Amino acid sequence: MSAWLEQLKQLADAQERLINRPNPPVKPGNGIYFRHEHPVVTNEHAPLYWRYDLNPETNPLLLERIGVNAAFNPGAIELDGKFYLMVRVEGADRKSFFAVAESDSPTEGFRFWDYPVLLPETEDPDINVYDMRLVKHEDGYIYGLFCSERKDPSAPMGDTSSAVAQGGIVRTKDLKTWERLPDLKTPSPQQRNVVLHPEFVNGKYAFYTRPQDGFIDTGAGGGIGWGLSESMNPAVIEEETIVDEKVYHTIKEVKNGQGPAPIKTDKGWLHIAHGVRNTAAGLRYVVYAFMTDLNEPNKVIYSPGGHLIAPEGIERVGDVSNVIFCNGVIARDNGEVYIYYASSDTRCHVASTTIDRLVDYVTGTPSDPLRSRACVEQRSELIARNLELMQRPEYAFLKRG
Ligand code: M1P
Repeated sequence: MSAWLEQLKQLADAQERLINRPNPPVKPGNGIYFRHEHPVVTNEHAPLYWRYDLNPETNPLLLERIGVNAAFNPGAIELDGKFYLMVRVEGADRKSFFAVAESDSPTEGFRFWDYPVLLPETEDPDINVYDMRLVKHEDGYIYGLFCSERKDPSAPMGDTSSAVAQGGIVRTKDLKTWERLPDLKTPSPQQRNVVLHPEFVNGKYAFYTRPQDGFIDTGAGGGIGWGLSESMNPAVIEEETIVDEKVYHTIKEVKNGQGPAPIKTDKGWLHIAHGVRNTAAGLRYVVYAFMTDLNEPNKVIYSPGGHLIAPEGIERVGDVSNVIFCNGVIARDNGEVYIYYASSDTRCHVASTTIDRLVDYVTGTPSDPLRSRACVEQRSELIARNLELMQRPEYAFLKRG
C-alpha cells in the first residue's frame, strides 16, 4: 500500500472507531434522565469523502479541502425502527446545511448519508439555514421547520452583520425528496424556533413561534408564541399570542424558544424548550420543560422551575460557549425518550429517559417562586419532610450536616 493510501486508511480507521464506539449511559444520573458518555455526532463524523479529494493526482498531499467545523442542533425522528438525526452541519466557511445521520440505535452508531440535503430554495434564496425540527403531522407529511437567514436589506452601508430570520418550511415523506413551501408569515418582523404542532387544532395547522424584533434581541417580542394557519401552502398566522413568556430573574429572562414538537402524554403535551439569560460571560442557554393542556396546547398547565439540562464539563466549551440547545427528541411507543441536544453550537449529545420520568418531573417539580426567600421556603419544606423520614433506620446511611 502506498504511503498516501496508508495515511488515508489511518483517517478511515480513526473515524470507524469514533462511529462504532459504545455510548453507555452515565450512571447514576439524576433520576430524570441519563446523559450518555460521548457525543452522538460531531464534525469528525462527517464522511472523509465530504472533506477530502480522494484522488492522489489532484490531492497528492492528502489535504482536507472543504472542512467541517461543527455538527449540532439536530432534529430527530424514528421511522420504521431506525433513528434519524437531521444535523445542522456547519462548514469551515460558516455556512450551515442539513444532513441526515442514521443509526439502528438511538444512542450510538450514527453515520451520515452519502450526500447532505440539497434544500430547495424560495425565490429569495436563504443565505444560511439551521435548526430543523422534524414533525410527523397527522396530515401524513413529515415537515421540516427551520430558520432561514438572509442579510437585512435595510442594513446601512458597511453593516455586514444585520440579518433577518424567518421560519422556513419543507416537507417530505421519506427524508429524501423535499418540497419547499413559502416561509411562514406572521405579524412579527423576525422569527426563529418555529415549530409545527403535530395535530390539527380546530381544523387548522398550529405553530409555536418566537416573535422577535431583531436578529439576536427579541426586543418587545419574545416568549414562545402560538398561532393558527388555514394552510401550509402558504402558512399564514394572522394573530400571534404568547404561550410561555420570558420572565425576569429566571432561566428564560432574555429569551426562550420551543424545542422539538411537543410529546403527547396522558397528562398533557410535554414541551422541551430552551431558555436564555445574560451573564458577565455572555448568554447562557439551558433546556427546560413544561406541559400544556391536551385540548388547548397553548395553555400551560405545569411549569417546573429551573432547567432540565444545563451545560456540564466539555459541554460548556465550544464555538458559542455555555449553550445547551435542543430541537430533537424521539419518544418511542414503548415509553422510552431520547433527548438529542447540542452543546455550545459544536456537537450533538443524547440523554435517555422515559415518558413516565419526564411527566413525573414536569408535574412534580415545583415552579419557580421568583424570589430568593420564597425559594428557601420551598426548599425548607422539602428538607423538613426528608429529615422526618430520615429518622427511620433504613435511611441510616444518609449523613446529616
Ligand atoms: O448560539 C446559541 C443559539 O442561538 C440561537 O437561538 P435563539 O434563537 O434562541 O437565540 C440559534 O441560532 C441557535 O441555533 C443557537 O444554538
